[in-house]
Amino acid sequence: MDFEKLTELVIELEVDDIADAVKEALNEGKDAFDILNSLTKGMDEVGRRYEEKEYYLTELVLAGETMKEAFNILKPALAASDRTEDKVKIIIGTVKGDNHDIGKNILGSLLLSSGFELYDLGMDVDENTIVEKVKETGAQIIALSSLLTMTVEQIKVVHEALQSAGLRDKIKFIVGGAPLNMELAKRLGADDFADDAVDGVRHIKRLSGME
Ligand code: B12
Repeated sequence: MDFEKLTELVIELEVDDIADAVKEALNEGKDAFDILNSLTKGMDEVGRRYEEKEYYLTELVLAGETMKEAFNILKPALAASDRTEDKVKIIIGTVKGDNHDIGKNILGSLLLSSGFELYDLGMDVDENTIVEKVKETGAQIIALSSLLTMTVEQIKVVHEALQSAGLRDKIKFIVGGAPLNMELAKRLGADDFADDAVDGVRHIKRLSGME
């Protein structure tokens, strides 16, 4: 299994074949990080095609699923390597009261494929859960999703809870979702906003000093 083939499988959204391909590459003794790099290359191309409107949301979701399948196989091998030590830790979730998670999941799989250490708290996440997770993991970044106008105020609640816990200065906070924009995000106490997941990863890399 060569690296070009792995890249191609992601670009071609081969969700049913990717797990076997990754297994084969690992069995051949290929380094898990090199495999991850080749998958990420594929995801970069998917992101480029999405921005050029050659791919649409369906493809982005499928690519996310493909990466997830690959990641399930790769995870133990990646964890065994000491290179995981310097990974940037990021907590993601959808705010309290909101049960939309498709966008968050796409962001999550893009972040995984970009080499972040991901803590996904799921949907309907309250501020205390987030504060506790920051304390537990020492994460450097929080990325939250809010799809409902009704729930955007939760961003402010999280911001204030982080302040009360004395953690706000230690962490970067980015948000996304259709009812938000940069101005509103900042007014609610977040540091940054991005209107899609591909751009979100770019912003997050900048926030974490990776770019
Ligand atoms: C699918 C869907 C649902 C599903 C959710 C399933 C799931 N597991 O997620 C179900 C059926 C459960 C649902 C329920 C409801 N929904 Co709904 N739902 C949608 C729908 C059709 C699609 C949302 C979606 O997944 N889009 C695809 C993803 C990929 O896009 P996205 O989430 O916007 O994410 C992208 C960006 O925003 C960004 N992004 C997202 N999060 C983040 C985070 C960060 C940090 C960054 C950087 C970027 C980022 O990146 C993503 C990809 O590029 C939208 C309408 C629409 N067309 O958007 C309505 C919509 C969001 N729902 C709506 C409503 C009102 C509801 C309900 C209240 C309906 C009801 N009366 O019961 C309930 C609420 C339940 C709850 N408590 O949350 C409204 C919200 C209106 C508003 N502004 O408040 C919408 C806009 C429909 C409408 N036009 O009225 N819904």
